[in-house]
Amino acid sequence: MSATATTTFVSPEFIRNRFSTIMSEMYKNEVPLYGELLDLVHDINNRVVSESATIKNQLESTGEMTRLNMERHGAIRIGKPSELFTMRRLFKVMGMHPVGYYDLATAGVPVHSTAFRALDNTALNQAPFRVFTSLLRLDLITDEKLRKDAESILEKRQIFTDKVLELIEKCEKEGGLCEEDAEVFVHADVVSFRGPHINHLTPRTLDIDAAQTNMESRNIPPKDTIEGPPRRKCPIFLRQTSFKALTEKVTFLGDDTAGEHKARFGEIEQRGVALTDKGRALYDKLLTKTRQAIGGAPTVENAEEYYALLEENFKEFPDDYLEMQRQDLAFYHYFTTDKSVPKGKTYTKADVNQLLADGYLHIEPMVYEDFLPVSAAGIFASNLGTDDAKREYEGSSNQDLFEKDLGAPVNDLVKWYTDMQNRSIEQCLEKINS
Ligand code: OOG
Ligand code: NI
Repeated sequence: MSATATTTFVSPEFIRNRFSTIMSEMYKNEVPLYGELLDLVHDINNRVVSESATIKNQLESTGEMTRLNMERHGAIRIGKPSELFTMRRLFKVMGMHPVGYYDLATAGVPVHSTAFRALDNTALNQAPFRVFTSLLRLDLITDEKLRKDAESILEKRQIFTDKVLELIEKCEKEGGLCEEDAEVFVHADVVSFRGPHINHLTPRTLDIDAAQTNMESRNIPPKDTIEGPPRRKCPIFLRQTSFKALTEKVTFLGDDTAGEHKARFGEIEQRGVALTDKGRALYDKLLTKTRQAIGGAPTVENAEEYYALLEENFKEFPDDYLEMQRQDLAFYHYFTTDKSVPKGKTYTKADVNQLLADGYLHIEPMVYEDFLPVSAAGIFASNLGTDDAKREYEGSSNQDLFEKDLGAPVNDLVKWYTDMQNRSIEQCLEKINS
């Protein structure tokens, strides 16, 4: 690699942003309801920010304000290990790395997944695009004929164009892509509709209940329940809802008659603070308790009962940022305040809670950048239109196999937040002690 070539590379952030923008434009053209949803979400976000100085300050100090209206996630479902392997290399061109392992089988969908996204906080704020990526687990399909059929169909297909494979290799060899190549790359029909494709693009709203109500009044019927935790003053993790966007005509391989599919759908989400292992355990406990009480995943018949029970059960989860911090339930960004700290000692991590209580430090919630397995399974099921996702698959989760197919370990999800929180505390201490 020559020095002059290096200087002509565009950044992965540039490519990622370009890709997500182009895809959003394309999706708007092909799925008109998506465009309508974007308008709705922008209106709601503007209103929330103008009505709440607290939320506005929060988003400004964490760097999320500028990214809010370009923030989206997509999802893709792939069929064979070699596709997952290439997908990892493809996303790397755009600075996106696998984070977390999600086993959806326990929630009734025979896939396991990861999310590709940027790792660096600044890079995330510049281009927050992420993609939930699922690999079919043929080993969980017990119907032998079905499994064999799926295997032979997958065997024959190639979902990556020659051009995109060539550009991935070039990027790996030379360390980047020039602007011209990057432009070809983002248009290279990565996963065209003949193979799998991005099945939804999800904007981020600051008030999902308002979005849900507004959708209904615009005749966009959302799914029966919002996935995730109930509505709270201090949102945690992730709340999501989806709707069937489109019935499309399609001719399936080996079948000449015209068929139809509902693969593409719409989704919106509201993101809240990331939870620690302790917070996640409490979240899981309360969600499981609720689902067990109504006998599994909520349905249209018991949606209201489910929701009331969920709210009731989640009263056990403190709805106050400082209280969650005190109980070590959530992750935060730490900031120094204008108040000057008494000199004469070197402050350490052990002093952080006292500094916080005395007003020398303040915290802002660290937004959850990832996904939730139970919610994801619910979203998956919502466009299957049947009770398929009601069954449970036997068999254990298999992160080792997933990582072998991926060709790399996934980044540890909780460690990512822990490291970022530690860095933010260290920076504050450095400032205070200097
Ligand atoms: C993925 C569903 C997961 C989410 O937001 O949780 C997902 C899929 O339907 O392929 O996108
Ligand atoms: Ni989604």
